[in-house]
Amino acid sequence: MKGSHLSYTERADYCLSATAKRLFQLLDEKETNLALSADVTSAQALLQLADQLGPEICLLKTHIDIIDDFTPDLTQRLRQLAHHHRFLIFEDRKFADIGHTVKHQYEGGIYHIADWADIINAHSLPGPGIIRGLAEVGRKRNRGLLLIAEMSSAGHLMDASYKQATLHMAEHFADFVMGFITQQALSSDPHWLNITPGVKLEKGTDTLGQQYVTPETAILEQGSDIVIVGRGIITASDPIEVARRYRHAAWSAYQKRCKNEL
Ligand code: S5P
Repeated sequence: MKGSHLSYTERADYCLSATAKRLFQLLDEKETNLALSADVTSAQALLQLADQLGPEICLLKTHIDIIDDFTPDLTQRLRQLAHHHRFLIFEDRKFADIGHTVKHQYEGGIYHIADWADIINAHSLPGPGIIRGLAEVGRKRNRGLLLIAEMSSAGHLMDASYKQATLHMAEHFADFVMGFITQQALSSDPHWLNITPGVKLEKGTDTLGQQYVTPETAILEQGSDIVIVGRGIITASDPIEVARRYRHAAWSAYQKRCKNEL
């Protein structure tokens, strides 16, 4: 069994990032470590998912640039739903450029991501300048960043030394970097969040390189703290019922991890 045996609430005390602290506390308060990847292409479908599944989740993960009919009203309404159902919004933008460029991509353009997303993510590939650029925008708004350490897709190039270098880079920005998008937990330091996509109730793949593990494998064997589920829920005939099953599976695995390690 891998990962911290401490409760999420206990781990909140170690966080330098205010957003990481808030998220750790929310996990235990709401008793859910399920994140929904709401990969739909219309504003109405996104709002409907956020409203219906909001009570089950800790995080709503968006790809705002796949929405066909985006208007700023959408992000305002998402914020209202986030407040109402108590979840944080994570825009899965995967920034990957020099600091100066990502700063504009985060703050400006059409989407004004910094105004509504509590959390964003970025590749560590360009080096620490990308974190500094994002932090110039995000720090003053109390936002948090997840670094992508290891992807779920087959054939990715993120080997062990890349992951270690990502962890090392994060350590210099622990007030802004909350943790990692990763398959395997990167470190036993309790303040880092390890968040894992590529999760389904049954292990498998899709036709374009995605690889799935179960919530139990992610949490108990890989040391993940939060599982991200997309198509496993949103393509189900009853997404609410299925989301509850994922929530239960992921939460039970966390409880088991806490108990077994005491
Ligand atoms: O390594 C990764 C990182 C991310 S953020 N693998 C991923 O699949 N993702 C995202 O998680 C991906 O962009 C998609 O939005 C979601 C997985 O969706 P699913 O439908 O395969 O569960």
